[in-house]
Amino acid sequence: MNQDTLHTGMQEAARGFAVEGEFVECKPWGNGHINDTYIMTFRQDGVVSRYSLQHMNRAVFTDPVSLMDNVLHVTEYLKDQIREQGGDPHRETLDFVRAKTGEPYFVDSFGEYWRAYHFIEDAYALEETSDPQDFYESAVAFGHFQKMLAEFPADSLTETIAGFHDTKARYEIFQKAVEADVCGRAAAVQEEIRFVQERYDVACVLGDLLAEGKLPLRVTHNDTKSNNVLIDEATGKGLCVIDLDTVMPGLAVNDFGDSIRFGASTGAEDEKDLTKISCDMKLYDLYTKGFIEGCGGILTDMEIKCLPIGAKVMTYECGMRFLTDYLSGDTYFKIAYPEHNLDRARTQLKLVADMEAKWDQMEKIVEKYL
Ligand code: ADP
Ligand code: GN1
Ligand code: MG
Repeated sequence: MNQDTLHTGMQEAARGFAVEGEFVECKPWGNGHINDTYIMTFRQDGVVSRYSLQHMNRAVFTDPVSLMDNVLHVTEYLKDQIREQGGDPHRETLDFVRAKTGEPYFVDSFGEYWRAYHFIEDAYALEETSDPQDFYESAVAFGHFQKMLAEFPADSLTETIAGFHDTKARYEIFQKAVEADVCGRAAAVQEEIRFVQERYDVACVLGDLLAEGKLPLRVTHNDTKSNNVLIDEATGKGLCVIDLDTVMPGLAVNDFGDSIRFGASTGAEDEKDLTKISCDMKLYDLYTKGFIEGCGGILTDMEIKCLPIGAKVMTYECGMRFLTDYLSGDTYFKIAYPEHNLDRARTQLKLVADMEAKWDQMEKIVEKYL
């Protein structure tokens, strides 16, 4: 999207929400690949309040109204659970602000959709795993999130991105991108393309287990990167699971896996030096422990047994998605430089290869928790 349009829209949106006080400033925030996030400050009688203001990516989320309806239902449901558990519903789940029109979103003069959440203060998101304890706490938080939603009526949710973790369907999209090769990039990335193609079985395994009734469909987060959970500065505990755009029916093992591919990697998602990339077994073990604890007994033995495959499938799928986007001309994920999606794809595929080399170890670690 054009940066001038975005800036003008942001200025309109900053005044479009039912927020008390005088506007102070609005500045870019966070490292998400999809939405544009800002931190917006207001002041009233000397008291400063902050909000996270987000421009919703409509190329990705084509129905922002239904999306906000999902967020409304899920956060209301979570607030009740948090209250029952004696927690603070304003800090432990997202609390959005309505627009002056009364809607849970604001539409700017370009027809773009914005939303605002109360900023959760004194907490931080994990952009990398510098402290294993934080990673463990993020696992407990994502597991607990799943437990809290165990009885949530799944059919009341709109699928915000169709087939989001249908890895087999994503494989078909990848194949089409290889064949179309609209940017003429395929010739130079044959090795990566082959790596994905040789593992078609990985694309099918979880969909098959679901179809056979061996894994239950749950309400899951579906985007469990560790920067989508906030850790409380005061207690060091996982405080709030954020980025609820993809809360939909899904597989628990995918929520586990997405966290592993991001947080248990020894390098950044876009690290160029692949010798720095591997899956850290100590972090994988810690996350397994935390996630199972957080889930508080809801996981079946089959789900626990499938955690390693969840890690591999989500890493493979993410690598394939980055490669698809690179081949298609970078239309989905935000990039900072032309080869960005290729670098990201390479780290994910390197992680898949490393997981294959460590497969016995990955299974043994999970067996400890059965
Ligand atoms: P994206 O979909 O682009 O990933 P997120 O909703 O994850 O967007 O927001 C991006 C970042 O902004 C988060 O990683 C977090 O650091 C910060 N953030 C977003 N909402 C809040 C909030 N309500 N309170 C505190 N930090 C927030
Ligand atoms: C995107 O929005 P963000 O940055 O938390 C993407 C995830 C990918 C991730 C890769 C809606 O997550 O599926 O795993 O990038 N979100 C969407 O880093 O596509
Ligand atoms: Mg995010």
